Parts: sequence; structure tokens; C-alpha cells
Amino acid sequence: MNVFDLKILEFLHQNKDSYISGQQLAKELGVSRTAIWKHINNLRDVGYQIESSSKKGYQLISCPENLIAEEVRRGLNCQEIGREILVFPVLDSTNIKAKELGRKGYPDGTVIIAEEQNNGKGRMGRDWYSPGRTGLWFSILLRPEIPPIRAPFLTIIASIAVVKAIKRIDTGIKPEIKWPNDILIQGKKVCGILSELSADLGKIKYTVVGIGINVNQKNFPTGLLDKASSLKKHTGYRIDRTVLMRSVLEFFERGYQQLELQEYNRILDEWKSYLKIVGREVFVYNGSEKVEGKVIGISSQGELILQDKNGTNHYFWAGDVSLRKR
Ligand code: BT5
Repeated sequence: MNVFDLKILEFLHQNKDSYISGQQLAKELGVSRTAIWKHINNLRDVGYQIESSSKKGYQLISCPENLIAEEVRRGLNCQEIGREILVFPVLDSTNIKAKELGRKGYPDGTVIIAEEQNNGKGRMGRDWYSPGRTGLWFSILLRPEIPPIRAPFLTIIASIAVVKAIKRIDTGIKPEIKWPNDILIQGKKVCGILSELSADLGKIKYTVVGIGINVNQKNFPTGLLDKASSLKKHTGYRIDRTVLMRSVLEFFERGYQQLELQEYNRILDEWKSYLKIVGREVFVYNGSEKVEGKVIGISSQGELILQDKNGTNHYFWAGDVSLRKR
């Protein structure tokens, strides 16, 4: 969309409940009515439904279902996050793109969104299933002024943000955080987070927080059927991905500000309120290591504290947890 398309779009949004005449638009923008008509068609081409009447002018009826940077930015209540938003129809992985942009010097808070990923990444080389136009697959490029040891807090604030955004769209849903990076609803995964860090001489150069949310999928491939779910499966209705995206970014920014103010305990307390793992008997797998025990808490650094049967405490930054059958 060019700058005139965007200006017209803004007028249409401002007059959403009424028509705005071609003549008025032409006057506001200093172009001919024919030019206005061409820009209206540009907007239609990207999916805006705009009604036109020779007498009354133009009215915006609906916005496209696909994600559009300008729509995400409209009404986004953020200062830092989303100052730059890039949307790609297809990427291999938004994390890969974000790291590339990180190296090129893109600013803190840049958001990279893909409608579809054909090589979406999970942790430890695993795949992330990211079909077109149904979910939110995006990465936030950050340049936080925090010591690298605090980097796991970025995953923590991201998971809190997703939980709050889900609760904002439907208060009836009860999302839970599965340590360290999954969001589950009724035991099934609706969101995964992959944070990656580039640091040099004890200083963070940039980090990338990749977030994948299953939003409107009806089905999943066989291998995921019993463990994955989408928000729509729980709400029963189609969710506006643009609205959800804005909410996640807004809640993320609040967490990011708390992080920069070093309010670690406050963040951890909120995180713990969504973690249902403390007190449970679990296995933790971390690389080739497998430890069995009881989760007795979360450390002040955000590590999981597992007590084995000999009473020894083990601390984990990362890993996979599975519940032991009782
Ligand atoms: C994660 O890894 O959960 C991190 C996923 C991060 C995805 C986002 S999308 C935007 C950004 N760009 C990327 O390339 N990645 C990030 P992990 O905990 O390792 O979980 C991976 C496992 O979850 C897989 O092995 C599957 O079992 C399962 N899985 C794959 N796709 C899924 C999906 N769409 N929904 C639920 N589970 C899925």
C-alpha cells in the first residue's frame, strides 16, 4: 500500500459508520476523484471490503482477514514494541528473519510476522507447524539493557503476555503455562515460544523472541492431534488475529518495561500464578540428562527447582517436563 492508500484508509476508518464522498477525499488529499477511485481499488485488492455509491461515496465495510502491518499498528498502545512491523506472506521462519534483521541493525521492538512458515522452528531443532493464515507466527527483535543471565525472563514475559491476551479475548478460557515455554489449554498446546540470543563480551547484542499461537485452525496433522489445539477450538468462534496480535504486543511491552526496571520478583510472581507445576512429581529431560523428582519451586532467576528422592535439588533453565503418573 502506498502513502495515499494509507491516508484514504485512515479516513475510511474514521468514518466507519458512514459514507465519505469521493469529492471530500479528493479535496483532503489534493488529488483527483479518479485517483481516489484507483486507491480505493488498491485497498480492495488487498482485501478491504469497501462499498461505493455514486451519490454517497465510499464506506469501509470490513477489513481483510490476512494480517496487514498498518492494521496491527492502528490503535496499538505501545511505545517501543511494534515501532516497526513487517509482514511476510511466507517465510522459512520468523526467527531466522529476525536474526538477519538483528544483524542489520533493525531497532529494538521490531516485529516480524509471517502468514505462513515453511520451516518453523521449535526448540532443539524441532519443527513448528505453521500453516497459512490461521495462526500467529511472529518474532520480536529486542535489544534489552539487561545482563545475559536475565535473558530467560524474555520467554517468561512473552508467556505471561500470551496468557493475558488470550484471557482478554475470552475470559472463559483458562490458559496455563507449562514450564518453560508452552501455553496449554485443557492440557493441549496452543502456543510455543522460542527465544534466541546473540551476546558478545557479556552484553546482549540482540535477542529474538519467537511466538507461535494456534488461533483459528480446525485441524492438525495426525502427529499433533492429541497434543495441539487452537484457540478457536475453545472459544467456538473465529478470532480476529489482528486484535489478538495487538494484545500480545501490548502485554509484552508492559512486561518488557518491568524487566528493564529490574522488577524480577514481580514478573516471577505473576508467572508462577499461571504455572501449575509446583508440587508435582515430574521427569525433566535436558539434553541427555533425565532427572526424576518433585518440583519444589522456581528460583529467583526463573529456574525450575527439582528435588530428587535423595533430597538433592537440581536447577534447570531449560528442558522438557513430563508429569509422572501417580
Ligand atoms: C516450541 O518448541 O514450542 C517453540 C515454538 C516457537 C514457534 C514460533 S512461531 C514464530 C517463531 N518462528 C519460528 O520459527 N519459531 C517461532 P518446543 O517446545 O520444542 O515444541 C516443539 C514441539 O511442539 C514439536 O516437536 C511438536 O511436537 C509440537 N508442535 C509443533 N507444531 C505445533 C503447533 N503448531 N501447535 C502445537 N504443538 C506443535
